[in-house]
Parts: sequence; C-alpha cells; structure tokens
Amino acid sequence: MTAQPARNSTTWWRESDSRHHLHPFTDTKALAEKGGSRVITSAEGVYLTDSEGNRILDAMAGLWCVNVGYGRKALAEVAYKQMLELPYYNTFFQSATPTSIELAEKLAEITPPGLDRVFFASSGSEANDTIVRMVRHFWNLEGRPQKKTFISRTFGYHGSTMAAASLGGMAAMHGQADLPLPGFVHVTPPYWYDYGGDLSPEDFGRQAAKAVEDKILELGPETVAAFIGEPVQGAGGVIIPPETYWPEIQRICKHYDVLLIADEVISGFGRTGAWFACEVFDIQPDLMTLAKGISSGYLPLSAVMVGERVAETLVQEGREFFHGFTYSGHPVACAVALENLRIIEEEGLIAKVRDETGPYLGEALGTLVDHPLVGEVRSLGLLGAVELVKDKAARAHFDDLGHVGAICRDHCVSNGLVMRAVRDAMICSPPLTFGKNHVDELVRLLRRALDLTARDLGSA
Ligand code: PXG
Repeated sequence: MTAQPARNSTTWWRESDSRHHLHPFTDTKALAEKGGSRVITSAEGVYLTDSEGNRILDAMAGLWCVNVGYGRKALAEVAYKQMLELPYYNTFFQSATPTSIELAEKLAEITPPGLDRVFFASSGSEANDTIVRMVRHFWNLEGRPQKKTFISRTFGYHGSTMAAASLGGMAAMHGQADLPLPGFVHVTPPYWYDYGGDLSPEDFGRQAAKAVEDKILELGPETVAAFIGEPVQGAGGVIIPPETYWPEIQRICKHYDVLLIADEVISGFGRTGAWFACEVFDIQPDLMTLAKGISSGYLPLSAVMVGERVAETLVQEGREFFHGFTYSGHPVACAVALENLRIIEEEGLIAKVRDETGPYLGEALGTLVDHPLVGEVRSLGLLGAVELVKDKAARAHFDDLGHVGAICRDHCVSNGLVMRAVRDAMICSPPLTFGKNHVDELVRLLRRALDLTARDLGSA
C-alpha cells in the first residue's frame, strides 16, 4: 500500500486539485499528466511564493489586475472594517450602501467627461453582458429596434459568458459553444505586425478602421447597435493600434450613429500611464467597461460607465431595467476599490508609469530585438509584448503557432518569472508598483528564457 501524502503538502494539493478542480482555460487531462498545478501560497509586493518555496516575479499582476501589488494591509483593513459594519446589502429595489454611492461618484470623477452613471457587477464578463442588455434596451427605447448587431475584433477578449464570448473574437472559444450568438460580428484587428503587409503602420491603422466602416455598410447602418473594442487589445497579444486607428473609429461610429464602447478592463486604472487608455488615444466612448484594476483584484468588482446619451434615455424613458446581480455594488468590494483608488492617487502610480517605468520598460524590452527569436517588441505604459518569429525580415511566424511561445513561457516560469504567451507573443502586464529594478530583472530572466528556447529549437 502506498502512503497517503500529508494534507496541505504540495503533493496532496496537486493530487486533490487534479481529482476535483476544473480550472479555467486549462486542459485538465494534460495538467494531471504533467503532475498538477503550481500552487501559489502567498505573495508580497511584486513577488509570488509557491508551495515549494520558490519566489516568482509576477510580471502579469495576477491576471492583469493586481495594480497596487500584493500585501496591502490597508486593503485588508478596509475590508475587515466594512465586513463588521455591513458585510452585505444589495443595491436592488431602491436600496444603496455608503460605499457603493461613494465609489459611483469617484468613478464618475476619474473617467472621461460625460460618463457619469455607473452600473456595478462583479466581473468583466458580467459588465459586458450588462452592456449588451443595456444597449439593446436603449435602441428599443429610441424606436430603432432593428439596431441590434455588435461589431468587435478578431483576437478581442471581452469575457467568458455567452454574450461576452460572442463579443470576443477568439475562435477557440467560439468553436466549443457554437458562438458567436446571432447579432455579433467581427472584423480585422489593428494588428500591424500580422496583418499590415507592406503598408506603413499609419496606413494600416486607417485600413483596419475602414474594415469597421465596410462592415457597417455591409450590414446596413440601421442594423448596427455598437462597436466594442479594447483601446489596446490585451489577451489578444498586447496589440497596440497605430495612432491613425482610433480617430477613424470615432469618426465612423459617429457618422453611422453606432455606439462606441471602450472595454478598459485591462487598460484602465493606470495601466497605460493614464487613468484610462481612452485619454491616451483620445477616445470619447458612449459606454466603458471596468474591472480588474478597479479593486486590484483583492475582491471581485466591475462596472459599466454609461455616458450621457444612453443614460438620458434609460433614465427618462426606460422605466425599470430588469437586470442586475446579487453582488452589484457589493459594499465590501466597493470599500476596497475606494481604498485601492486612494492608494493609486496617493502613491502617484499613474505618473510613475507614464514618466518613469513605462518608458523604461519600452527601452529595456527594446534591447531584446537583437535576439534571433525576436521579431518585434511593443509596449505602452506597463503593457509589453515580444513577438517570437521564425523569420524576422519576412515577419513570418513559426508553423505551429503557440508552440514556441509555450516553450518560452515554461522556461520563464522555471526561472522565476510569470509571463503569458499569446500565440508566440510573450506578454507582460506587471503591477504598477514595479520599479526599474524589477524591469531589469524581468528582461534578464526573459533573455535567459529566450536563449533556452532557441537552444530547444536548435537555432542557437
Ligand atoms: N474584458 C477584457 C478586456 C478582459 O481582458 C474581460 C473583459 C472579462 O473579465 P472577467 O472578470 O469576466 O474575467 C477580460 C478578462 C488572459 C486572461 O489569460 C485575460 C482575462 C481574463 C482571464 C485570463 O490573458 N481578461
């Protein structure tokens, strides 16, 4: 008889996890065969610790969310206090709580002008589902019920619920659930490296925006409800649009009376060196999705910011909006979010990203372009991507797209660095508390992982 592993040992955790736990975006069988999950047991600042005592630099801020870093006592204390005072009450049926009221006001203050109304939920997916419901309701109220279709981009990510995954442009997700639902269509993303061909980035930006116009004309403007996009596509591979893209999108949406929705779930709360990436790209959205950095991931919280035009009709004409979640405006999550925003302001994290660590990350990643595997480096604020390619001059990917990225990602993790691989792009989105020393450590570890990857491929 084999001895049972001790409870709360790494072996026990892995075995139990493999038996019972179905993980998101995970091949459960392959994970079990590989020996099970990496168990993260604690974190401090920008470092994680796993159950074997390894210290890992978290260049992803969890899942693009721990903007103020780990180990913030102030956030724990606020949550503790709020739980004792009022752990839960809802915002349905004419109720509110002080922290949900305060947070709504604060969000109206820091988001771009005109976005003055807030609908709360707990995840980015719920927030985007809310937008789909709200926008369809809006056009019905406007007497234009045929305006129902949403346009979004290939490689866009807007969440995992049926509507959010339909908005998203991830073929693998669509394939498993017969998505997109009717009324959701996709166009080319502003991804110059892959789609730009011989065009300059500027010309390609205009061409990618024209794909939206062409789609609106193909469908008929009278049937198109909204266009949704992440100002910078995150999970799609940190796709930073050429500067010609968003002004054109703005013009096109206005011209055809199509609502413009900015999904700032990743790009919000300082990530790009501004409160919101809409400021960086001069986007004036009708609606905005917020999550992740809103609470630095310490508790689940998301929000839909609603601009004047939609809010006016909803409020004046809409009567009861039959939509909401038990945890919409959760008082503890709102308290933590308020404290999180206070920390971002007090510590000047946004200016630090804009003036110091953002440019430094760009420079430091830029030193990797001499590596034989690196085709392009791009960054904005504390978002970065390093494209691994077969042929730099031809901008040609490896045949089995995703394979080389996975090898490099595994070398990163084995060497104490968490980065994500999206197809063959290595991407990072570290906490906004990252210092230049952490950027140096990231680039040193990534270069080592690139060397090991090249060795595995037999190309160095
Ligand atoms: N919009 C955007 C732009 C996102 O990045 C969502 C909506 C959905 O949020 P929720 O809270 O429902 O997950 C996201 C989420 C990855 C990864 O591996 C990215 C996300 C989530 C999980 C994994 O890159 N983004």
